Amino acid sequence: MDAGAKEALILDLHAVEAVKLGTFVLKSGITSPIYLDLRVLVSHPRLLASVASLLGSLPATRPYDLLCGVPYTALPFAAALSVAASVPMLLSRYDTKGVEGAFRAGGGQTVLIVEDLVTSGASVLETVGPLRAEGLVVADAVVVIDREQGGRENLAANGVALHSLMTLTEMLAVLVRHGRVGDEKVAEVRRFLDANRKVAVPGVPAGPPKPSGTARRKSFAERAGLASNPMGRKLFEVMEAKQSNLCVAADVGTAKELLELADKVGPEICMLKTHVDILSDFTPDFGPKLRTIAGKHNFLIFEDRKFADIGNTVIMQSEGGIFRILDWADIINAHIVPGPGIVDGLKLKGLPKGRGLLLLAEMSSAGNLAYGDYTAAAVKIAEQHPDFVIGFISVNPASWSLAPSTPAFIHATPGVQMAAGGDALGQQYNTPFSVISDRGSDIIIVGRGIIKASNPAETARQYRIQGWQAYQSSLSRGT
Ligand code: S5P
Repeated sequence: MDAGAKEALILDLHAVEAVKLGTFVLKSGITSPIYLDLRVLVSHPRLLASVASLLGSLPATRPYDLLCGVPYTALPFAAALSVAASVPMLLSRYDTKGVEGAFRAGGGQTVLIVEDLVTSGASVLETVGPLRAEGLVVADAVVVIDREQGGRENLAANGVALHSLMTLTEMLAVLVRHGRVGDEKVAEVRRFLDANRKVAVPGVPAGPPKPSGTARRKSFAERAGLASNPMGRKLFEVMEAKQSNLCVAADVGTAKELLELADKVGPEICMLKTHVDILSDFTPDFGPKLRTIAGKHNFLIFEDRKFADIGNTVIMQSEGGIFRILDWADIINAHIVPGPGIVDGLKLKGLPKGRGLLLLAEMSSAGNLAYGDYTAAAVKIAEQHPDFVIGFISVNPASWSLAPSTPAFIHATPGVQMAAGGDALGQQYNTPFSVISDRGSDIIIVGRGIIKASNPAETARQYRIQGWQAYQSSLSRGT
């Protein structure tokens, strides 16, 4: 598309409020200076038709026989292009995993994917799955806006070339040139976009590039075989079985809400993280009830108590009191600030019950003190207790100066949302792709991004897919 046509399109999208600049507080708590919503195009048929024909004119790597839109926003784009170009369309249903419409089964017809926005590429891949399962060939996807958050790379790693009408950066440049956005806002949006780029994360060293020939990243299935602690092994096995590296942080105020949430998101998660001391209606039957739900959906329970006292005290805190944590939590965690005695204490009671321990090696909050030598000390303590310590709460394990000597240790990372940013109290967020693929973590821990969503089950599914695809793409890239 030539520069003039692109410019006109961007101004049209701005005029119909498909792109808005301002201050948008997303449900998840993240503040975004930019908001894109191409659903509004259904109210502007001429613009819809022109977007569709522009998408059709993007050069694909191979000729195509069929079109398929990614539900829901891009379905009208695909339909408009189908009608205008006389190319038949298919519907790829992620709910039933089926494909609707006429095609030659196993006959190798080629399908062009049509999408509105690409962030990580997860939705495109979800649409591609059922098509390829029918023997159809998918080599190209056309999209209106590339948000430049790893989607292009992620799709390329899965054999899909991405072609976009514009990137978010190009869109912003045009809006600036036409005075649709003030200088201060521009700086804010640029900061936001930079923070959300897949590769660079401000303030966090990316770590030295891996020399070629570095051992490839081992799969969760392989690592299950290396774990000495049975709960660590089980966690890897659950992750493989459910294709999930998602842990939901169930930070709700009552046991009733927590149990309901656990049942809803249960099918999508490998682990549920609790803060039992925030439940106003806790009763001793909480543990057995949660374990029943965990059994039904095959996930592990992680009580995020963050023990931080001397060995003798944490023994009492973990097995006694009102909460009797070791009776129902599969996994617990601890700060290492008291020194290795805390692990000895927790292990004394936890190991006979088959529990596993995560050490807080890093934290997600701004200005925290867990970095450098402190993180290295957590690794050393873990290596002294591989029978009990199953891994770490980590933020950027790829950058650690002292890496664990065995991949049996697992990394779980909080501070994850679909867009990077932060809350008003110092929490810092990175995207699933950045956490798993760039920073070398294994599990994404997501709280408000899921529990504050209008449909937590569906949102959990989206996070699971993103987390899992980031894991798969990192396996194929060998990081
Ligand atoms: O460094 C940390 C460690 C933890 S376990 N930063 C964190 O945010 N957490 C926990 O992860 C925190 O207690 C909360 O339960 C969850 C993050 O929630 P969110 O709503 O910000 O996703």
